[in-house]
Amino acid sequence: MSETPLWQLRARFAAGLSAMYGREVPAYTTLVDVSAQVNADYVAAHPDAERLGSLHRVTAERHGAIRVGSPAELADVATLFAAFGMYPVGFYDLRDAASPVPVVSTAFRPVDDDELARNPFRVFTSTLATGDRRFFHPGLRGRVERFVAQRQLFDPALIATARRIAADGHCPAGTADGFVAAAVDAFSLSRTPIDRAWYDELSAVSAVAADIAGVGSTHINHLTPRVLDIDDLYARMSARGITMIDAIQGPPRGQGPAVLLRQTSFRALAEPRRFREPDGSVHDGTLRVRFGEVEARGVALTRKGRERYDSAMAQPDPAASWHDYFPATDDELAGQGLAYYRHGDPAEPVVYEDFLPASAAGIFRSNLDADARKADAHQSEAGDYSGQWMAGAIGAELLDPYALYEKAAS
Ligand code: OOG
Ligand code: NI
Repeated sequence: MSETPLWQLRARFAAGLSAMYGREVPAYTTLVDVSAQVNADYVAAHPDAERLGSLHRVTAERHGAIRVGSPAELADVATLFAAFGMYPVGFYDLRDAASPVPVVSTAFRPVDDDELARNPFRVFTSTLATGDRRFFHPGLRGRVERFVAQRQLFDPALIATARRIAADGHCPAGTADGFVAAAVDAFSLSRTPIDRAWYDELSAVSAVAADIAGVGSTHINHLTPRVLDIDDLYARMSARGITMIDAIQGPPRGQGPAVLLRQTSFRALAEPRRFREPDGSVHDGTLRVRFGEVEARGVALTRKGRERYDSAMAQPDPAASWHDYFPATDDELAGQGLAYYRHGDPAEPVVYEDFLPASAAGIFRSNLDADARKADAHQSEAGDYSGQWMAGAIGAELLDPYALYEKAAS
């Protein structure tokens, strides 16, 4: 009997989530359509357009964002994603962002060049930092942890199947459809009524805390297509009357080779959800938590390049002073050891496969109805959250993104 390789499962998982999210959030479908037009037009006008990934790859390319409530839930996510050939890369601490969010995160993604080329689906995955006393006082922490411990995000049978597929390195063809459908379904928006008082109590701490622990299931928070020209995308969406956030986050436009990641979004839309009120009655209401994000990717920076980037972005007007920090050509970026190129050849950039959530804090800020409340407490209240903590929860090391780029460049 034939077998389905992990990359095909991953491509089907990404496509399945995209179809589901399009049904749940119709404006996402518009974003995907406009992205496809932008990409086709860009490739038609620029002979070297595919140096940062083939049109085939970029058209199918998505990243998702999910959020879970405990180390045990994160461990299940890691097992599930391993069946799609997606492994944890990097550690992000969003509690330090300009708009603090009480989560720590990693990104599950393929790591080998050929796997990325086949389908680069990645999922930014955040875990609630319930032990951070700047956000959760001990009583609330206990209630959040008990609430999370009694829910079940994933059917144990799904996780058991995922474990077997990951160990085998492939999936019996007869099992693939059912497995992918069940995995997609685990991230659909629940229709179960939300306990209004509990949700509101958590919202007072942080909108993200409520999104994670105020409900009994998890869901895709956003699903992000990739474009080759994000300025064009921004203009076309605005022309359709869709209100985008004020700016494109990340490196300024048109300043030489595209580096790292640029992102923008339309604001979270009111989505119908059901609520159970304190008197027991159930009512229809709305929540604004899911937004439409889009991104453009450039060359991966070395550690030295990333330090330059952080310095440039710390300037009052990064666009105006960009060239004090970054040269204007790939030749110079390669020559000065600022960015990764295959075999050092400036014609062959290694694309950035990771995230910049802390510096893209504007996306968070513009999509939260209220900022997180972070008590002005001592750092010792922050709890023991680190890459090691996360690796312990997952039961596997977090991979180092720089090591992966080094390998791709060698
Ligand atoms: C994740 C935010 C990070 C990105 O593109 O930087 C992210 C979240 O909102 O849960 O997706
Ligand atoms: Ni995102």
